Amino acid sequence: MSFGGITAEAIKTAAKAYPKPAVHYTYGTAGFRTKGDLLPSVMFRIGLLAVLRSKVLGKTIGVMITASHNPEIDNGVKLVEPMGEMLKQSWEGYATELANAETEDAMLDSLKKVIAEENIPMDVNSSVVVARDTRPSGDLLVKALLDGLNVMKADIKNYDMLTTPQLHYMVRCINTKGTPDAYGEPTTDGYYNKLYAAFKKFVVGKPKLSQLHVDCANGVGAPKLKELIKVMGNDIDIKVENDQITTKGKLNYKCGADFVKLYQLQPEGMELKPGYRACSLDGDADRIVYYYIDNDNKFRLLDGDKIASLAAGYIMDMAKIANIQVPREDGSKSPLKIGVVQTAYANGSSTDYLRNKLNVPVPFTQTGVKHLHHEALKYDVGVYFEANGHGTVLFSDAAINAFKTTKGATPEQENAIESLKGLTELINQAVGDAISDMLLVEAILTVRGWTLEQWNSQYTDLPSRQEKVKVSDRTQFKCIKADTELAEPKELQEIIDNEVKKYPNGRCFVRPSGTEDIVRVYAEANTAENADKLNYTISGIVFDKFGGVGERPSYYL
Ligand code: 16G
Ligand code: MG
Repeated sequence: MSFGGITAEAIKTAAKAYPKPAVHYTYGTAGFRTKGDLLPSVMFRIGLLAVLRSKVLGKTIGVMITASHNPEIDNGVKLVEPMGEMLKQSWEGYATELANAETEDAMLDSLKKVIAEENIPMDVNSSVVVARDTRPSGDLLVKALLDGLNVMKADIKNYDMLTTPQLHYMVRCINTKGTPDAYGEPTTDGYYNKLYAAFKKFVVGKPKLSQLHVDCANGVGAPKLKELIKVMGNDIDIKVENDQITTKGKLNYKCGADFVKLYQLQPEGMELKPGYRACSLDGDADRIVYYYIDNDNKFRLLDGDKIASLAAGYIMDMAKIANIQVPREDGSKSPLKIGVVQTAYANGSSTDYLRNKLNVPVPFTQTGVKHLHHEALKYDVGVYFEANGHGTVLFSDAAINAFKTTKGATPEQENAIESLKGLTELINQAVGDAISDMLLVEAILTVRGWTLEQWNSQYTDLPSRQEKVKVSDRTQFKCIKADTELAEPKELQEIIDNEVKKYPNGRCFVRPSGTEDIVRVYAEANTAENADKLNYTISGIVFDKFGGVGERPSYYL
């Protein structure tokens, strides 16, 4: 069999440089992710698969090499679909099978299977764009990927270093170029100019916010943010912190959005004083959390839930004034449908605030961007954020059209419509984007004239505690009801139900991680002490009764 004019021999020969190690790979929520030195064979093969995906869709596909907030020695890879979405779920299985083929012949068989099942026209061209984060292993992994793409004769554009959301943006721009949905110029300048133009409309004529300290986790966000600042000039005051991308061992180490959210601590490597405004990106700049030190020297975190609430509150206000009627498929018209999608990790107070103060529907989904994204698409304006700071706001085509065609009867109404239109430009429609989300927060705070304290005072987080427990087999834990309960082990769920009852506002759930070999235990309650107690009780039981490995979780405060 020939693969669109390429012989099986040619592919096998190229693959010989990347033998598969004795490892089992899984394409999970974040693509493939493991130690960087275990990934060359995966990269080569993902190159082959990207070509097939591009051929079957007749579109450009993206490949991003990153392990996000994980340690520097890790790396990973994920495929990006034409509009910037995550890979179609049925293809995750193909990716896993291809990565695990033990021999070159098995690899070819696996390719043939995809070609047959998906009816892939092998004689059409393929086009793939590639980027990576700052990880030291990235260089070699890009080479393996390019070898896979080259043997299949793909058209390749290698952007070298980009943030993950920038790569998603490029893919969407390339695929929509020259269509009515044209998203922008597929260059970093195109990306910066688009965001800047949208941001400027919100802040023009308003008092400028004080300096924002941005912890870049010593990752790719640092150089990219510096490029943005050059474009924005005096219109924003940002101090780039933790920008040591070439110092070994620094990436995500005691800094970045994941560290700050998980430990509820300020990052190392930057000064934080009362009055400072600060935020942290993660290692590939698709998550962001804000924070400050209050006058009592207490660390205050504004996480993804707070960002969702800030965005939803502003959008609800604008929607009310704009009074837009959106045409529906059946010929009727109705007001904008706005929803906020959350996961089990959302703080209970945020859900309560959204549902009962803002009166907005709040559906829950499983953890993982693709689930939230999918649910958000059901609304005209679908806000979705994970508590960890990954999120965005999606606008339906019908809503965008209505913004474009509705004329305001009063200056106030006109202004509200313009603001909604502006949000569609400012917010990355492809995927959650720390840099775009940061500009969104800065724009809303500027328009509202709010400090971080004022933003934080919209509702008070319930105290929470999250822990990791290492167990011998995390597949024994099976979640249901959007990760909020366990179907198995039943007896563990019964224990959790009983424990939770002992604490006012108690809530607790156990969920196997999709990205690490651990189980996560989340607990919240009326006081920090109770949240800790609830967590350590359950974490201890998971460890003792369900195959704990290594150190038993215990209070470390
Ligand atoms: C990945 C997901 C993120 C999720 C996290 C959960 C994407 C792009 N990212 O980072 O949405 O919150 O995994 O990690 O889907 P966990 O399974 O280890 O808890
Ligand atoms: Mg990330």
